[in-house]
Amino acid sequence: MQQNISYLTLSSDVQAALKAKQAVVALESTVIAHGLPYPQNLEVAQAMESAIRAEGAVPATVGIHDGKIVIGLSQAEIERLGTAEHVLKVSRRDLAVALATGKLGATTVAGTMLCASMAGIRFFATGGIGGVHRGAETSMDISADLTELARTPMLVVCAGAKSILDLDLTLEYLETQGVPVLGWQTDEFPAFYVRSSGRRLSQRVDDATTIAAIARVQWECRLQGLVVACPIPEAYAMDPAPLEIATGEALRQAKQEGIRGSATTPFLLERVAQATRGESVEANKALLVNNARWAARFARAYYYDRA
Ligand code: PSU
Ligand code: MN
Repeated sequence: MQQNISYLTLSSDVQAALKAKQAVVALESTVIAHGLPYPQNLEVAQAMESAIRAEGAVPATVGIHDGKIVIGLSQAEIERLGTAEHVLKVSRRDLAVALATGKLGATTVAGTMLCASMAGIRFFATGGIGGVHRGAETSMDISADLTELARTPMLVVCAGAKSILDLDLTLEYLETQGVPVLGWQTDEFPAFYVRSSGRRLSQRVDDATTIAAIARVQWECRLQGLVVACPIPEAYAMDPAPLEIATGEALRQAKQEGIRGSATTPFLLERVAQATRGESVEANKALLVNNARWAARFARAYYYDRA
């Protein structure tokens, strides 16, 4: 079925870039509304857009406003999402509700992939994709990001999956769903705030041309999403031992306070930020900007370097 694009509003920048087949990189807004505290959320949203522009690509931050999917939010709209009290966290499940009720919504990785692909965007930078939560064998909490990757043609640049998750199960699930996970200049799946996880990936890629070539084949064969996993820059990487302690404590608190469903990820990120006295927030900012820069370079290789 053809998607109804009357729900889409594109900024003039993004519209012009897509028309001219220029490199466009989508950015999510859940990280702005629910993933990071104010004002760091707005600083990093701005820094990601600047990093993409500096690489000669066009950023398109995605959000939901007044019954429309906005592709290429303005600074004022990003500020509103980063400061408003009640912002819906919009994954695939929530999209129709958010549009029909006209509520303010921030899109997750799954929501952003879905919305940005409606506009024809193929590249996307985020921090860490959602994944299989620890204890999923009883909670069944598996992020819709993973199934979205299996159904939507988008290259997602991330620093692995958040360390609050079960990384082994996340990789297993991605394999089951047929999603390639490419290690960017690494043999291992990165662990978000930490560069290495000890989990070997089946594929490592060292140059942007090969990333672009794999993406092209993936889409020409209608094989949908793929993940490029970029480790956090060395200077910002955290020490794994104290981080694991903070994560364990956050998980214990979540259980005690009965946190469930879509509230889980924001709760855990906030508690880890408290326990590490903001160190995790700095790490999160650094990896987001790094991923934005690489996503722009991969998009450039895909759109402009075709032999
Ligand atoms: N990574 C971050 N911060 C975030 C998220 C990911 O560094 O806030 C968000 C993304 O939007 C991701 C979502 O899609 O968390 C996953 O939520 P859940 O586990 O409820 O699917
Ligand atoms: Mn979940």
